[in-house]
Formats: sequence, structure tokens, C-alpha cells
Amino acid sequence: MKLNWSDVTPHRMYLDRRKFIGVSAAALALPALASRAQALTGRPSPLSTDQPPNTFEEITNYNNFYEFGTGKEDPARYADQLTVDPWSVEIGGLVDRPGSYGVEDLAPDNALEERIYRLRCVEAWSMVIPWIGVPLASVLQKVGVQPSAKYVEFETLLRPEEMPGQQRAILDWPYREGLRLDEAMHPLTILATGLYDQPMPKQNGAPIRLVVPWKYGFKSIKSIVRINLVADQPLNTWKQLQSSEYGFYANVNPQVDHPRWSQATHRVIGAGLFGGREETQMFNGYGDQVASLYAGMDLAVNY
Ligand SMILES: Nc1nc2c(c(=O)[nH]1)N[C@H]1C(S)=C(S)[C@@H](COP(=O)(O)O)O[C@H]1N2
Ligand SMILES: [Mo]
Repeated sequence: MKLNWSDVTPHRMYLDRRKFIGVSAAALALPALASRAQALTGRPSPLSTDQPPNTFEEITNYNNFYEFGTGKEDPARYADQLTVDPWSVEIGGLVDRPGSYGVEDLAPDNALEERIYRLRCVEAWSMVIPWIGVPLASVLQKVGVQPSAKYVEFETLLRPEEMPGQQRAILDWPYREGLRLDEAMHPLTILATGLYDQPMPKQNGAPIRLVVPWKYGFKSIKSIVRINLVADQPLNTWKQLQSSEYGFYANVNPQVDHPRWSQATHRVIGAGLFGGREETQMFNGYGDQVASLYAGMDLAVNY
């Protein structure tokens, strides 16, 4: 039997977490309700890595979320403006039951799993994050995928009043991503609604975001409001911006360099000044589970 990460979390982290929960409960002046609403549990999963996760501090203070600015600390600074309740996700296209779904419909408490995954950014840094969420496959089964659907398209919220980065044309908003249907149905692919035992922090993509651990981080789109099942490969935001540098597949691959930097190694966030770099693994170390999805494909062409 595998232990949940929270069972083995060092004491200090628990103290920090208790402090954190205590403060937010006090701020709401509804201690019982607030602490209940703020604790999430996910069943441990054999798909989790045994590597120790980064701290909550690291995971929530070093982010990419261009809707709040391009600096790594901008999301932590500005994302609190985002309204995440109420929230709904429009699911449409080639599905049997299109409609507007609440986060609780898609990821009910009793279905939540803990998935501790490596996250490898295309910028050559990496973290280990204990997500809480549900397999994307479970959501797609709920809505009923029609046989003509071959890809899944995702869209982030468009709300420039609350997302200051969207007031500038850094990217073509709203942020969009896509997966091939077999990638979307793969057991490693999740929709995450929390991390550690907290509902998803806003800077990490509250209230619901995609996590695809064998692909570069930009595929893991945040704050999703739309999911469409489609017949043709959708255009993703980063490929649209610069297709010579960012592709549709974006599988982590140490043998295919970014035109402007090597992908052979990456910086480990939280390892300290001298913690240094480690070697990047094919498919971010998930090759045993996902390599067969790409059998016969030239991954230097389909980057
Ligand atoms: N909507 C949206 N999703 C996004 C991004 C973004 O800028 N906007 N950045 C991506 C990138 S480049 C990475 S590395 C991950 C970072 O996730 P994290 O901040 O939770 O670690 O989110 C991805 N999802
Ligand atoms: Mo990234």
C-alpha cells in the first residue's frame, strides 16, 4: 500500500500548512466551513513518482501564466484578482452530451486522485508537483466522445479585466492547447483541481487545469473554460506564435533541441544554488508508459 504524500510530509511543511489554513479561515471568519472547503484529498496512485515534491512555496511562486505577466513571480503577485467561483467548463463539438459543466461535475471529491508528477518546462527547468485531480479520460467518458472525434481542444478563460497580461498582445488570447485523442485518453493525463491538499492556487491555473507530464509544460493549459472534441488537429497558442520553435506534440525530448537552447539537461527548481542540473529524460521519464503512442513517428519532425 502506497502512502499519500501528506502522510509522509515533513513536520515543518505541516506547520507551514496549518499556519496557512489558519490565516485564511480567520480571514473568512468561518473557521469550520473554510477549513473544510480548503482541504482536498486524493487517493494515492501507482502513477505517482516517488521523487520528493517541491515545496508549496516553490510551486506557487515560480510560475508561467502569461495572462498575469511574463515574470516568474507575476502570477503569484496578480492572480488573486481572478474570480474562480462560479466557474463552468463548456464541453462541445463531437460529443454526445455537450453542455456547461461545473468543476464538481467533472472532478467530484470522491473521484480525486493524487498524482505526483515531474513538470518539465520547455525553458529547461523542472519541478515535482503533487497534483490532485481526475483522469481526463473520465471526463471524456462522461460527455461521450463521438467516433469522428480525433483531437481535443482546450481554451483558457478570456477576461482581460482580471488578467492584466491579456491587455497586451503577448500571445493571441485566449490561450489554446490541444491533444490527440489517444494522448487525452492516456491514464497519465489529468484535469487537476488542486495541489498538495489545497484547491488549485490561482497562479497554478484555478480552478481546473490540464496536466500532461510527458510533454513540455506549455501543453498543460490553465484555468480551462472550454473543451471541444474535433476532427482536425487544433492550432495551439505557442505553435501559432512561433511554429519553428514550438510544435503541436511538444513531447519532452533531450535529443531535439530548441532552436535557441539545448534540451539535454534542465535546472532543478529548489535544488539550491549548487544543486545544479540533471539530465532530461525522453518523455520526461514516462517513456515506458507513452512511447508506444508515437511508434513510427519521426519525433524530430513532429516536435
Ligand atoms: N493559460 C495558460 N496556461 C499555461 C501557461 C500560460 O501562460 N497560460 N503557461 C504554461 C507553461 S509554459 C508552463 S511551464 C506551465 C506552468 O505551470 P505551473 O505554473 O503550475 O508550474 O503552465 C502552462 N500553462
Ligand atoms: Mo513552460
